[in-house]
Amino acid sequence: MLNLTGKNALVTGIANNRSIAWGIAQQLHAAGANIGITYLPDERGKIEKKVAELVEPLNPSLFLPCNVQNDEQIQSTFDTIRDKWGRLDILIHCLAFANRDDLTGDFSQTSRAGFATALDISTYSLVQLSGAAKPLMTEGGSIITLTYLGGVRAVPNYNVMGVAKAGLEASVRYLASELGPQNIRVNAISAGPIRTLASSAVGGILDMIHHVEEVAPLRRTVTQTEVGNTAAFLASDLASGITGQVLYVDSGYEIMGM
Ligand code: NAD
Ligand code: 0WE
Repeated sequence: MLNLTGKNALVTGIANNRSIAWGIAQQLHAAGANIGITYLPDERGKIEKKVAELVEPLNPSLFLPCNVQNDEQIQSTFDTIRDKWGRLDILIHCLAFANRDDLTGDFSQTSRAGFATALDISTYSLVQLSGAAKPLMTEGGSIITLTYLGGVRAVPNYNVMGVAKAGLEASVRYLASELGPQNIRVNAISAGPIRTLASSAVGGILDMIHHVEEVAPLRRTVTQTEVGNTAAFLASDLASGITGQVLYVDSGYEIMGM
């Protein structure tokens, strides 16, 4: 049985009730995990207030600001985990960002700065958070990140994010190799397109969703809850033999050739 009782889980990437990270946090909580949340702070504290209200039913025992471009916020997040929890078992990395201009038009016109931003926030952050989590995962652990098919195929307009996801999936393998001897497993979930804050800002996302509904074996898109259930499985002892993998939660879309 899937049981996460007694496990401490840090969930990054909740922006609103459509976030994939919110689906994951709910399923980890349902399986009995103790939940900590980090959010991307804004100047006026509006996001903090909104996310705090949203996650209240999960009784998070930690609620911390963490912009992954800010080394001090990362440091203080993991200092707090050490002080308040003593041990970390589950890390959910569920965030990405590229400049909007870089998600349309010619990939060859991506600027050096735009490329660096996308890979810093979307790729390097997994490496840095994993490095900070490593000394706290003293009884083994499970690190899970979110990726997309655009990291292995050329999906129109995904552009620099595709390169970031390719780097993310390679990072999963190198982290799994390094952390395996400490019984820390590292995996990625490759989700099919879901309407969220990030994806809704992308032109043509509805057409992509309709395409999946027509050609994916299950003839529908996946939900945040389905991704959350897969994350709960990967975080649990049921997945004790799985590391370094990319699991597709995409209604089967990835297997199709026509
Ligand atoms: P979302 O907008 O709800 O989540 C993205 C999160 O990234 C937000 O919570 C935002 O605050 C956070 N973020 C951005 N910059 C940050 C920074 N500097 N520091 C800390 N946090 C930062 O959208 P989502 O679709 O739930 O995206 C979550 C993950 O799922 C991403 O990695 C995305 O690539 C991946 N994904 C999404 C889809 C989809 O179709 N929605 C499909 C496959 C994979
Ligand atoms: O990973 C993603 C979305 C990532 C994303 C989205 C935005 C929009 C707003 C990263 N940065 C930003 N920056 C913004 O300013 N997905 C998997 C969803 C997605 O995005 C696409 C897709 C799909 C699917 C972009 C182009 C084509 C398909």
